[in-house]
Amino acid sequence: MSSDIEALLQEHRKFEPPEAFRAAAQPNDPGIYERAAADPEAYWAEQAAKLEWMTPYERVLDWKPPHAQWFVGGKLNVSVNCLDRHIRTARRNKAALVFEGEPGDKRTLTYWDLYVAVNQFGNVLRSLGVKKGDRVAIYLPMIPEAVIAMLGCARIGAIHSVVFGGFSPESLRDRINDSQCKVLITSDGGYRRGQVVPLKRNADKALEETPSIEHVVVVQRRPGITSGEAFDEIKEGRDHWWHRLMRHAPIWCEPETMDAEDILFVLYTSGTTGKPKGIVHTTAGYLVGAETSSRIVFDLKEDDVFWCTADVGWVTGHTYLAYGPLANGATCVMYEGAPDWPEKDRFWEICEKYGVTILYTAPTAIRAFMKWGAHWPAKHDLSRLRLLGSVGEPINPEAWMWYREHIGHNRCPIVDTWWQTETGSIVISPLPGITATTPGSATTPLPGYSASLLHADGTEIGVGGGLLALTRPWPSMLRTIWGDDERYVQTYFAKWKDRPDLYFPGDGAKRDEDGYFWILGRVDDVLNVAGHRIGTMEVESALVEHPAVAEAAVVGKAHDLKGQAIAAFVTLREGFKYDISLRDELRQFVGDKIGAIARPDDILFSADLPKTRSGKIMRRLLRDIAEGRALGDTTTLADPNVVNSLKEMYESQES
Ligand code: 7RM
Repeated sequence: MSSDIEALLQEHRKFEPPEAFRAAAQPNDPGIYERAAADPEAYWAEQAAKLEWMTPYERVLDWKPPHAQWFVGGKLNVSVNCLDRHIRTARRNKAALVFEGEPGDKRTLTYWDLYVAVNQFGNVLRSLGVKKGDRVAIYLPMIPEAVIAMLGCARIGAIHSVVFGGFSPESLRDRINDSQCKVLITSDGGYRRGQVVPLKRNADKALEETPSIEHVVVVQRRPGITSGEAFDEIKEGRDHWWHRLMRHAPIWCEPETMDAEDILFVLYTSGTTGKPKGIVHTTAGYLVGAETSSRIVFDLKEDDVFWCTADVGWVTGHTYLAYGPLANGATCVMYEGAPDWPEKDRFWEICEKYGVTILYTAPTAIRAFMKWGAHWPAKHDLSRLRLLGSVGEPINPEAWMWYREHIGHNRCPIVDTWWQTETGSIVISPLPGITATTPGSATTPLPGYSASLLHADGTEIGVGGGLLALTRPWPSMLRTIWGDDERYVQTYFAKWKDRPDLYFPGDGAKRDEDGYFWILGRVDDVLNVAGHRIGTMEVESALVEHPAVAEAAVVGKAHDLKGQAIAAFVTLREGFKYDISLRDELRQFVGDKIGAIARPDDILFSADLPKTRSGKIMRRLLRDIAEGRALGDTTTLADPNVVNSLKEMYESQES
């Protein structure tokens, strides 16, 4: 970490908001930070007033660390806030979702269209017996039905659990079972790089071991394809075509009156054990966080065309493709497929074709664009872009500058936004009309938030590197982990012993003389591969399920494009021998178990793993080996020879 800090300390470039941008931006008065800090609850009450409430709340915050309740006693419905209040105005005919499928098919849904579809789907869910508080799993490609399904759940108070379409049948099964979902919504396929992702077929495998599922709704993404090609069967009584159910559904669906603290959704994310955590978000606080941050970080204006490229399977897709922009009445672009299909300018073609004004994407994508070359964006008119965003991992200053020059043409401010599944919405980020930005820094906490840098012993760091802590509760914070509140307490609020009010996000960071934060990445056993969170333990658990594997240790290694790549160290059981085909088999095995994003880049076979005398695998040394560095301190090893032979083997197996 220290070499990263030194490299970042060299970065002194500062970019003030362009004057025209500043003048029109909301907010553009720097006083907002002091006002919010002086009375955070008053600040959040002001934001909450932007929403439509069925019953006003009595108290802004009830904080009994580490449990918070926001807008206590208030009643509201998220779908009413995202739809009904817009269709009462001239926004009725405004585009809400502008969708383009990977094959090139297009659909535009106005706010009215989306309102009708969500009402109908709410009725469909009710007709399938779904009640307030029931869980509904959503396993869909990036198509409008994903957003309709989420909002349809919100309309009737069902809790959605969106599972990323790239996850395997087993990952889907485990997530369904953990929160006991009653209904699954999937499709006969999705398109990715010209191939069909067989979601229904994967779902059918998962469904062999998901006794809680009573009904499956299947979106027909591939009309004209007969059932045998798309999936094995439509199971009578259990499986239903989406379009058939929708055809007869009434278009008014009474919205459920939801308490501020009723659960809106669960979203699974990787942690430091083999079992992903079901992060729980509630109704009012989440929506206040999503609405406010979309409005102030992206400076959303009535005629903006906002494109968040994240999949709805990740929290970024929840908050900035669906809830945040829709609560603001904005137009959102939604694209199904890969950025390099059929050519490496697909994103820029979409920006040009739909007149995108705000683009929100990930550093891993930006680094890929950089590698493919500036001639791809140069082919397109990007002059309508006015603001760029980055999220998911640290953005290196070089990629930041390339983004600024070749996409933003040195005209668009860049907001580097730090946040997590757990925080629900953006926490540390510039405000584009106020903050002077520096390549590589997410700058400062937004108004109403408070962050600190601490040593492990809890002492505070002014300038330098340490552990990031959030020191005040915020409306869109997670409320618990599904079914495991103790894990919630231990994971997020037990880092600093006498301070159960401090939230520990698991990231290391640095603060410079200007008070700007530079997020350095995870300090726990969680990897960030191309912006996707993957627990080392999840990959290890998958590996040891293979009959050839005795023991496995997984570490991250620096990667030019993906930020981090996965390196696995494996010892084999008696009777198995290393060869290339076993290596490929193990990579595939992990891909099948978890999903392609978790497939290790390198697998190293060794006779032993380096362990401390108490039996702990020394990942630090494995990282040194994987990244080809000189080995760090080996004196605490039970057998110092293990690591040297490992290093030699690694170097020979790599070449
Ligand atoms: C939104 C999202 C969260 C983890 C987080 C960080 C890393 C996210 C940034 C970032 C540096 C950023 N949710 N991270 N944004 N690191 N700069 N702007 O990504 O739950 O999937 O991941 O991602 O390590 O803890 S997430």
